[in-house]
Amino acid sequence: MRRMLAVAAAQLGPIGREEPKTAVVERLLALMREAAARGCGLVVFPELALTTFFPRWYFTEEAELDRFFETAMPGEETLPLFETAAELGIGFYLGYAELVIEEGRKRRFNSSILVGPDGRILGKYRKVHLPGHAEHEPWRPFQHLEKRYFEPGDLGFPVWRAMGGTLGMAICNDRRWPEMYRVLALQGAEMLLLGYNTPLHYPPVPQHDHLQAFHSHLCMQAGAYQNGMWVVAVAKAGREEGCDLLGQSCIIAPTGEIVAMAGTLEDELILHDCDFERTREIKEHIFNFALHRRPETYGLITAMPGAGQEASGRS
Ligand code: ING
Repeated sequence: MRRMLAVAAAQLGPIGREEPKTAVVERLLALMREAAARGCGLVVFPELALTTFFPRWYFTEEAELDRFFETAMPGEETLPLFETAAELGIGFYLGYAELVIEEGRKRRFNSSILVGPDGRILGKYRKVHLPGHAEHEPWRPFQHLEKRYFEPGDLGFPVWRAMGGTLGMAICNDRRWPEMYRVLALQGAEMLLLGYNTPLHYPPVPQHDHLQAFHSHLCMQAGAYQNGMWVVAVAKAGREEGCDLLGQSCIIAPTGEIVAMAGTLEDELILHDCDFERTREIKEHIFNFALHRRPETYGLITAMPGAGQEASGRS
């Protein structure tokens, strides 16, 4: 018995700093329409898919920063995505910068939503692993100020039963942390959706620059195989405001095999007909958690943040 979901990874080329969100939404709609025309039930967009990757700059004016954020989802510019999804009967994942007033204060998150084929939001995720730095570091050719502009996600790693399977979400740097896949898999996740914006140049360790594609795929192929899940990974790609971003969007099978890969650094759709039942070959055998895992030996993994450090009690 097969349980199929035809999935599209909708890679985006560069988004200009001044590109209006309405223009970007037109690009997303074109990819969504193509995905539906080619029989897909789900289309996955990148991290921060509505704007340029703004953490590459140091902003002193809060108003200048806030214009990259969404204060409502759907909002005026993004509503057409929801309406078109419902019209075409296709679900979608969208990465965006979330600005909310919670607990009486402004809170900013690097977020994603999962929207069903009826155009209704099924769930939201907030990026847990924030890379980069919190203060202006002028020595860098470009900044990576996610730790300044976003709070760590406070929603954990939820899963949702939708479109015939159990889906989880992550964002960019999350894909490098094995705990993320395992927490999702322990909840039964069969498919992970994630977007990313990954500069080819990593200023603190430039000797790894030529390994960016390898490291991206290494982490996700391992995560897919070790947890028996499909991984749909979607880049914002190309030379964006002078910064080269990794492409190589891909769809990875539970075996760890890359079954579809982008071939350009532009807006590009890649597709694969995913069978959720294929996760069982892994989950019931080689990585049958109930049979093989020994969690009583893994305590250090959640007890401490770093080697030899006591738990700091941080959120
Ligand atoms: N970007 C990068 C990522 O984790 C990075 C940050 C780049 C880390 C290169 C390591 C190497 O893919 C985001 N947005 O997390």
